[in-house]
Amino acid sequence: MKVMVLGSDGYIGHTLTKVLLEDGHMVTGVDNYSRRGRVSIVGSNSLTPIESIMERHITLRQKYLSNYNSLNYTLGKSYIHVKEAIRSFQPECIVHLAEQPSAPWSMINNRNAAETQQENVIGTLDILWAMREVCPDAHLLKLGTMGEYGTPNCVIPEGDIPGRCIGAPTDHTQVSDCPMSGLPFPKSPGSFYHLSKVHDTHNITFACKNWGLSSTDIMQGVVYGVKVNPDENDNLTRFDYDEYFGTAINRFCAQAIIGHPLTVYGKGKQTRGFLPLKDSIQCLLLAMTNPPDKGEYRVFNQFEDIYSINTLANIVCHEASQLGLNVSIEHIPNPRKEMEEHYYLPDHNKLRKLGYHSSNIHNCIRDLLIDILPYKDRVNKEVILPVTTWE
Ligand code: USQ
Repeated sequence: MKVMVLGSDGYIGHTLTKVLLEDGHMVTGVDNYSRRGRVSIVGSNSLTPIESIMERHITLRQKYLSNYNSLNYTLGKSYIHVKEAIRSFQPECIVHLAEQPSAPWSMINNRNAAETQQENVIGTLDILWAMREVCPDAHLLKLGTMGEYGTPNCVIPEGDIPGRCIGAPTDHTQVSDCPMSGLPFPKSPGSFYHLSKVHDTHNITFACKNWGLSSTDIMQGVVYGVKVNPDENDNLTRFDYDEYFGTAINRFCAQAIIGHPLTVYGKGKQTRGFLPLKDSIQCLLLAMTNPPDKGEYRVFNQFEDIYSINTLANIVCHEASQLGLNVSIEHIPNPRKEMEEHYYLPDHNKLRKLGYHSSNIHNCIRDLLIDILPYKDRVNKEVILPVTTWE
């Protein structure tokens, strides 16, 4: 398959690029390397010592020859170049991971919020127009987020509002015909970053309906981990643990290996969907090899299972103690505006129907701790506690 990976230097993008090349696919990677710059501006660095941009390119090029190419473009700012790249490569699938991915980063100031929405919303809009003009039959596999839904007091479907609604948690069993069925499920995002993904969703839905493009909008949960295969040691993907670019489990594991108390925000009863990096890659491959119909816009809710932050902190503590690490948990004031106790029940059946076999979270967290332990001296303790608030 010919696959264009937008965001090929990122946390998921680099891993996906390597897996696709290893499977014999042709990959053109596009990135502007902004993640590297942004992480260093906030005073952090990848815990895993990643190759320089040039070294990465040379490594992949030497190993996979002309099956691999990489381009440096900023989506939303280089329409003509991106369109030309798509026209000449003619991808069967465009995997779009090239967005500013951090909710806290988008809440720092006006500039960051605007940059997030420019890069994400206009970047995606440009891809949609380019697809319409030069490869309308390709499949757009776009990374959205479970955070688009927020935490509503009802079951979150996978796609449109279903014909039969399940009532509020106080009345679980009540099932009724829903006059809103077939309409998009309402979104309630919690940051300017999550809002940018909602705007993307509306634009993609419209492009599919209006121009007959085909897309899978992945509502992905929070990803953690650093490897797809246990014996993968070279050319690892990046691993962030700072307040902006580190996700909850990755941060907890980095804290655990240096004996820092785990930073649970507020009550810790916030519940989200989570999945390890290797499951994320497995699901993206499943979506790629089972494309939507022409003109179809479909939604996958992509996560292994839902967990509260307290449960995750307890799992990290337990697995760390098995490795001889002494770890404690500290509830700190929540820098975000979010419900700390709420109902949460999202559907997630479509990927399982396509064959998704999920991993065991305890094993994955243990493996992650083992994977990052050799790098514990690279942790910068100054970037662990959050300083950006939602107020
Ligand atoms: N949290 C803590 N302590 C920490 C870090 C986070 O208690 O040290 C809590 C947060 O308050 C939040 C939850 O953990 O309730 C998740 O936070 P997160 O930073 O792991 O994830 P989030 O900001 O939601 O964003 C991440 C990715 C984003 C992706 C999203 C999926 O950065 O790209 O879209 O996960 S989801 O959360 O399902 O929207």
